[in-house]
Amino acid sequence: MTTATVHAPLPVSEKPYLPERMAAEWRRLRAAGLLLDTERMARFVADGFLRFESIVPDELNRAVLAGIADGTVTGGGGYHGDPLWSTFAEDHPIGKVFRLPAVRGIIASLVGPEPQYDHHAVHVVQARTGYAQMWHADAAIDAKPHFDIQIMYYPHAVTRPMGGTLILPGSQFRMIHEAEAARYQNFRGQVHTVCPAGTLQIVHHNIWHCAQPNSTDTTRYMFKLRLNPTVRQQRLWNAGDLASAKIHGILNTAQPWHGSDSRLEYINRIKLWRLLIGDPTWDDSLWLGRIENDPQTLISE
Ligand SMILES: O=C(O)CCC(=O)C(=O)O
Repeated sequence: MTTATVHAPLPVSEKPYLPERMAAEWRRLRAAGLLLDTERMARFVADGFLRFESIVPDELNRAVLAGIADGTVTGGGGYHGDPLWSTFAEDHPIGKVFRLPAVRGIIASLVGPEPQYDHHAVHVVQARTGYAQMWHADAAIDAKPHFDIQIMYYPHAVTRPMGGTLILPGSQFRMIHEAEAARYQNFRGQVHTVCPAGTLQIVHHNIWHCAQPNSTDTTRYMFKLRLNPTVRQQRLWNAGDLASAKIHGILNTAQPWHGSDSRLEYINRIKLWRLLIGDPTWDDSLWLGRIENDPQTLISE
């Protein structure tokens, strides 16, 4: 009889994520102009996702599609917790995609230069699929204040009839467990992923999303990779423009579905922004300031 070995992954703090090496790589990416700017980061906070169209060159997209066809690009089959850069070989098409300089810069800006691989999958919507996937968030309720990212990579162009992922911007603050939102069909402000080949969509781990029907004769593929941070997510982007960036309009504009809850959502954004910039007093329009205002001065006789 064989007994299954249960691996308890080492916590990030006990793995060889060397701070000096990570800092050097982060500085290299910043010097090369590859890190995100402050307005992009504010967009990630407000919307819970960012889209980068055609960032992967066509030759690589074709290699990934060939890999899916011949079985060398597959789903991951489990949750690992290993260093990303030792997970996909440098000469593997997927290894090449995530090592593209621009992609390294995006990853480093959000989860650090040496993130931890969590899991990956190849999501398929077969040709002539007449139904939509239910709205869901991945994994379980995950209320940590900072975030993991999921990279959705579309190696071929996705048209509207083809079943591009439907995303609800801003839903990352409405924590649901998996398919708890399945009873909903459509939301004001939902975004269809209609994009050219080689597009990456980077989403917050709690974003609500679902695959769409595919009324074409072509199978739709999307490669998804989840990454955990290995460093504190504080000013990992190029925050040199922090003082001048126009973030008020980004953090203080409601999603179409917010309705009368928009102010509660501004507060959620401010809390995450404080964490990201490392300033626990930052505020916008006094949304948190008036709640936190607790004067201690006594003026009694
Ligand atoms: O295939 C898609 O568009 C989305 C599927 C997905 O992300 C999921 O099932 O978690």
